[in-house]
Amino acid sequence: MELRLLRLPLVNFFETSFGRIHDRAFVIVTIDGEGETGVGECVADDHPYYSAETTRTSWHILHDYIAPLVVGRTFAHPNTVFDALAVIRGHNMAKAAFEMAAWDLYARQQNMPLAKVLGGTRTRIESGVSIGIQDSFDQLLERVEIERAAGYRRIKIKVKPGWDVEAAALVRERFGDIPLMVDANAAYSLKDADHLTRLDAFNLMMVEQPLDYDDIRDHARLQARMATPICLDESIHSVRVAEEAIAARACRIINIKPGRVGGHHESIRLHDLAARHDIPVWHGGMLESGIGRAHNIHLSTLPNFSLPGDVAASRRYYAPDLIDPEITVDPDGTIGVPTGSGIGVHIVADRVAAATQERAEMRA
Ligand code: OSB
Ligand code: MG
Repeated sequence: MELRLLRLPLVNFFETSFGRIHDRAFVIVTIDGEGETGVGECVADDHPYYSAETTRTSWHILHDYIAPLVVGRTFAHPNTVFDALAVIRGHNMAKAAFEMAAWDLYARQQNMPLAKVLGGTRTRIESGVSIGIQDSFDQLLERVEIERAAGYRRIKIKVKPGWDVEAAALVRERFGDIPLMVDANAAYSLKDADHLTRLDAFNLMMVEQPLDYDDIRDHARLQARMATPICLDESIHSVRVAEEAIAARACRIINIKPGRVGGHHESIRLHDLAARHDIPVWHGGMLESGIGRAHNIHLSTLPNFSLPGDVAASRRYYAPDLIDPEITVDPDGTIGVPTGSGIGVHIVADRVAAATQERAEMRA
């Protein structure tokens, strides 16, 4: 197993309710299995604001706890990896980075595209964009214009107190009845329920994670008062919590990010659970490089990913991306699923080397 800590500048700054970033650090995990390699990307950020995990904690857990459990070991199938790591409590992003590398390795050994091994059924996925908080509403409208022109099938805007109802109103006014949603990244509490119900006036597809990152109960109370469907992101850190959220009617839609739940296998279980309850899911994004992005595209081919996700073209994030060719979106707002074996993208070693800040190698 090889770990690399990379840092890449973002093409555009990205601002959510918890802050603005200009670059992205992340850990890339590469595993070697009898001549084939598999690669995964850890979605943990520099900071513990989206999730408790950070690039440093993921490095620590991968290096000191996951590697000793898995290096030199034989797994019959990647769907056994998450359970094999159960002794490690939490740290889903670190676990997912390894687990997803294991799926890539397995798919390459089978000489099949990852999508096929995961049980996917599509050859193209529907793409949407997540537009961060900007310096002005004019700038926001300009960004929406650019992404609409690029063909994206759904626009999501980040909101926070002071940048919410007015932002939604202005986008609706300018662009009419486009597929539109908002994401609060847990910026509100139930005390804001009256304010949040004002969003009902804009016929939004959903409001994502309005309340605290692990608060199911208050989301259920808010959903009972709001017409707009609530979509949970941060709160859904396991399949079990998703069961609780669905039973409590805390959400009508779920965003799936494999890093948040511990990898592809847990994502498939979450996807299947949601399907059984008629809860549509869509694939979230964590500003991944082309490596994590390719994984996300393959996972998005499962049938209940029935809404456009946050998996968009490379050029919105990194120029150049770590992969060549980069991920592109067609004018109809769809992305073609790579057809080679595994994640099916070519990783440019020079670019990875140039972005590497730390490297470690663990052998059996
Ligand atoms: O809440 O979905 C989120 C990015 C970083 C952390 C959390 C989130 C996001 C995004 C960006 O919304 C999605 C993307 O374009 O990758
Ligand atoms: Mg979100």
